[in-house]
Amino acid sequence: MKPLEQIWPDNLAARYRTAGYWTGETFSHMLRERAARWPDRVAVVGGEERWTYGDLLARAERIAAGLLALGLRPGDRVVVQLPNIPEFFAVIFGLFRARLIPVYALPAHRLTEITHFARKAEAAAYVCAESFGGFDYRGLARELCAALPAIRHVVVVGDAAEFTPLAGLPADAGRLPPDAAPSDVAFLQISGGSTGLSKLIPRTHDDYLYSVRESARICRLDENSVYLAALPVAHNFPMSSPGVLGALWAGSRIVLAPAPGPEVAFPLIAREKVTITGLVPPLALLWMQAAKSRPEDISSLEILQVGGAKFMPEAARRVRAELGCQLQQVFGMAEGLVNYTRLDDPDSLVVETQGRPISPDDEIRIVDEADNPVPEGEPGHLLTRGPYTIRAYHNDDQANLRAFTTDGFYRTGDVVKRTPEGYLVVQGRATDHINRAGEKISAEEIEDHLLAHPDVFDAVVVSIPDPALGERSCAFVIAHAGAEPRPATLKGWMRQRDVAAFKVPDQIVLVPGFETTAVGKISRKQLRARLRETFLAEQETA
Ligand code: OOB
Repeated sequence: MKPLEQIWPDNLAARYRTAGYWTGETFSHMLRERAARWPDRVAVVGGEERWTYGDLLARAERIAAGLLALGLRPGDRVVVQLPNIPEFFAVIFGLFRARLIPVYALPAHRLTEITHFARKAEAAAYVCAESFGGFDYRGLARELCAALPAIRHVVVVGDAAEFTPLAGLPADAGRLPPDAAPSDVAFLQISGGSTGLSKLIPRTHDDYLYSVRESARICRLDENSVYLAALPVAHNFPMSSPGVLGALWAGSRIVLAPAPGPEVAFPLIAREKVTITGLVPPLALLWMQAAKSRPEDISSLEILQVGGAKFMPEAARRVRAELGCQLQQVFGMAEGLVNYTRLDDPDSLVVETQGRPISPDDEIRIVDEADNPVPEGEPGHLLTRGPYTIRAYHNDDQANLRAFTTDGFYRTGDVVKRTPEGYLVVQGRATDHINRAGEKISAEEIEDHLLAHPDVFDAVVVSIPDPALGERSCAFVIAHAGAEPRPATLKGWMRQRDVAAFKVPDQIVLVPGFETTAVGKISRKQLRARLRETFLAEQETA
């Protein structure tokens, strides 16, 4: 088993400790401390459940003991795929306490992705819900176990069928191991998958807690704050920016929404007096629209964070008038760096920029194709290094060569410029992925699935601007001679590949061939750019 590690050079690690960024705290310690300070304060509200900090700690410790009693050993990886339910927290804090390493999958992921995460992480167990959104995860678990005998245990929230129910874990507490070391990897987060399949992102207690703590401060979370988790909590944004972990850090209350639409979220805001939440841009637009006609009183909402994809200034400008709250833009990535507009920033910065980094020690380089700095204020590729940005993906030497400079800067793939105030404005990106309502889809990954269809000779997937989603995916497909696959058939094929539904191309266009230049074959990257341009030009004249 490849060791799980995240190594900063000694001099930088020493600097991050001396500066007080890495405090030596672990997530287990944090929860114990909070539960001791506020045993009866409500920590998590979801469905009919209202758990106090004390409840959460007790459940987490029971789960930690139960998982170890099953035979899992500290250091084992556990793929966790749970929706926004209170058990999510009991499970992840249980895993932290047992020194087991969660791998955070999203509820939308299907067998193909889960198998990939489990294989890459060399996982020993899988935790899922019985069902959610009409999907039975126990069926997925069966296929996962058949494909990967290394998965020794499946733990299910709800009716477990032949698997182990979370509520029925062995009760024999035994002795819990000592806490993890703060420099240990606490969990593996999933990358947006800009090239090929998603990569695993190892985050340590020290580095992640720093970003959580500072995020909570920047967003002024305290015991009176109520954070609505509208997006899936396994994603880095609602998890830690400041998200649910920031809320627990600050003694706030988490309210879990099973779905992010206004019809579910607004009644929860009204009932629980939610003060802050985070959304992706398409949802923010939907909420602004809904606020005009929905009956609920959402005036408790003080801060709406928007991130995950570019929020256009025209929309950003309307937030205060239409939702009656303050906007905060968040530009972050699961690999680390998170930028915020600050709560006392002038409107111009809040509306027109994606904020500035959390840390004075977040190093930002904006460079050209040859990694040379561009003139100040010009757009360029964003590279970054700092106290909570990873130095390498887990178990992926090839990706690491591409994604990091030799001096440890992460190549974000984003094209940004910097304002005189030091705020970043996202201009676009250099990598070929589709940012579909904040979900990152790798063009390459979808092309691979399409190419596996017997009628497909070649396929190129591009992003197309979309008024509702920000971007949608469009696949250009060349059929084999004599074959005429229908777009609906190819979409059906994608669904059968057991991938997350958001990866099924929104649009499929059959074309007789792809343009090549006189010089010969052009790169796939150039091809994607040309197909996109031609398609958009044709649409305009149509
Ligand atoms: C967040 O994390 P990921 O890992 O799903 O995606 C990161 C990528 C960034 O590299 C950038 O391309 C895009 O998402 N992005 C934005 C953005 N926020 C993220 N692009 C334009 N404007 C923004 N405000 O998406 C994420 C993680 C933590 C906090 C917030 C978002």
